[in-house]
Amino acid sequence: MKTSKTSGRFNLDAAVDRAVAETWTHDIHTHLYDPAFGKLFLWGIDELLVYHYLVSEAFRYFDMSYDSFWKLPKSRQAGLIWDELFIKHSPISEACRGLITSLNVMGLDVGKRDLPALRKWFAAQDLHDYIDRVLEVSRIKTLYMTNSPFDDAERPVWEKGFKWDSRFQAALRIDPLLLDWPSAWKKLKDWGYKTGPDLTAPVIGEVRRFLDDWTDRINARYLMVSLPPDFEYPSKIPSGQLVEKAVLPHCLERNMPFAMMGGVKKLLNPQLRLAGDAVGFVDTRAYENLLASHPRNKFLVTMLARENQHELCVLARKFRNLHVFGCWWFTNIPLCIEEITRLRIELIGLSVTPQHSDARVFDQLTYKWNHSRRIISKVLKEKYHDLEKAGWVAAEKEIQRDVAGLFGGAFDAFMAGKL
Ligand code: RAT
Ligand code: ZN
Repeated sequence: MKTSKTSGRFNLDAAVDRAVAETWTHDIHTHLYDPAFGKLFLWGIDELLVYHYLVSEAFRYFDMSYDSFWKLPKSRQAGLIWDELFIKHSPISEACRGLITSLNVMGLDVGKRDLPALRKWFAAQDLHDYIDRVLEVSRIKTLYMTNSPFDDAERPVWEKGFKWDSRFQAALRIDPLLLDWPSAWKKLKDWGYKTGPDLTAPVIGEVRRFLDDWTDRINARYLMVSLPPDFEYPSKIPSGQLVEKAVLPHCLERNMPFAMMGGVKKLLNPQLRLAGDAVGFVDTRAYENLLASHPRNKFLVTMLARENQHELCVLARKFRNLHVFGCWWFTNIPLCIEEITRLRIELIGLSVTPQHSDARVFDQLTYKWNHSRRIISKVLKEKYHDLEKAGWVAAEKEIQRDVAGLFGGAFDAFMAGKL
């Protein structure tokens, strides 16, 4: 049987590689900020080294106490991590290799293992040119921030206002509101909302007013929360009540999705701080109940446990108000990206957003997208070849259309559609 490799029509592999490498994407979940946020915009070699994914790996080798590490200035922490993960051992974990890729794609000679030279190079960059270059190299047209009114460093920037770079879009993150109501109602009260401990109708009204104000202030494109494995819905506790009475009506009124990231065990080891969270298997009944009881609400969902991915795809086959996205955090490793991407494409075709970066340091965009694009391309090539064997040869334009869907088109359609 003839394949495109031998038929001379066009080279299927090259067409897929080209489409995947060249298509500009949305990055629908990051922890990056518009540069107008000043210090919250993280970039450069030291920030890359103290990324919490690397902190937890370095502590497996360190013989120092957690406290003595946290007491050090950032450059010393970065130096220790460099020494442990890049000099004393080869940097072959995904997060370590990622740092190397990020430097390499920007043209740095990583092989020299010269930390002072790397620092010098970053110090000489013009930030605004650098941002353009990173977005160009990573082919990112829009990235979504994670914006929390509960973050004391971030809130004042929104309140004061700034000149917005439209490549950075906002997503309203509300974890403390849903997961720590006893503290959240007090904060809302301090900010002028008439809240109290009981979720009475007037208090719910005030929570809705808070969501309205922040949605408008930051021009939020969706609401978002990360949830523990044991999240239940329906439920009488505040998280369930707030989702039902405040979040979902708000999202419906604004035609905004509610993004749920399921399966995180917060601070399993608090000594590791941001690096201390872990993963748990989600009982998806809460998600089934939400999807079934709110067919006109849109849900963006990703799950942290590898073991939840199959179930999540099956749920997406049942509920068109669910858009599955990303290989999140501990699943953002080649083994899982390949498996999960194949699983999704086989079960739900192209109606998915296979990846987001979750980047916290701007330079990470290059590696996260470079690594994922290669894997997505590999899976797609296999699928188009299987089709070809069955007599259906994808045209280059069809491949480009499909890839554009995976890299933001399907997401845009989901966002814009009414259910
Ligand atoms: O991937 C991460 O950086 C995690 O620390 C989390 O922030 C996670 O992505 C989240 O959004 O909760
Ligand atoms: Zn995240």
